[in-house]
Amino acid sequence: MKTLLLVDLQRDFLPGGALAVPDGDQVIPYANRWLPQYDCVVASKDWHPPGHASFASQHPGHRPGDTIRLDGLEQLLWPDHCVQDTPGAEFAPALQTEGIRQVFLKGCDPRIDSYSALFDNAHRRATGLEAWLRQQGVQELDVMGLATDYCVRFTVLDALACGFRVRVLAAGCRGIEQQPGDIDRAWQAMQSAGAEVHFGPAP
Ligand code: VGL
Ligand code: ZN
Repeated sequence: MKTLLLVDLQRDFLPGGALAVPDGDQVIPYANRWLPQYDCVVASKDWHPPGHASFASQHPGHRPGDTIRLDGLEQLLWPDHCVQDTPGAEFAPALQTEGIRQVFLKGCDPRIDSYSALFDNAHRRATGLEAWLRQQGVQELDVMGLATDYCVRFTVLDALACGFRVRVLAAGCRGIEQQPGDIDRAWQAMQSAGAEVHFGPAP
């Protein structure tokens, strides 16, 4: 079953949003064009409770971009973003969402971040995506979305570790590049872990 995973195509990651990914809006037309070509389309949403521990606003004296230790894990701090049931957490307005079969929420635990759409950053809790895909008999997954160097990267690495064959649709991804080279390193990490990167205009 040809399956597409849309990672975090939410308002806050678009230009003008709280955690804007440069040119993030440019991937939406690709999603709309590709969606009908798949038997199964699923999506993840970054879905933080208010006051999530990954928000710099919760750590007096810190600013977005600072790194702290949070319950033993390194945590990069972000502006408040994708707060549950707020407009910023909604899907990109231009995204054709009717074809999305199932949405998986991540980052819901107030104390731990979740870049991956499968597990939180400490691999303590699953989002249900892996189990759902297995139940559907899915073995191969195409992935696109935001951001290349965070949620796409960690989603792809987890999916590979779970044994799925993963193809990343590069035209449908944009990165944050918090540090110069982050996006390049993300592509390298995904490829060396076994992901196939598809650079063409269509899957
Ligand atoms: C993301 C940073 C914080 C992402 C989510 O979707 O890539 N990045 N939360
Ligand atoms: Zn987040």
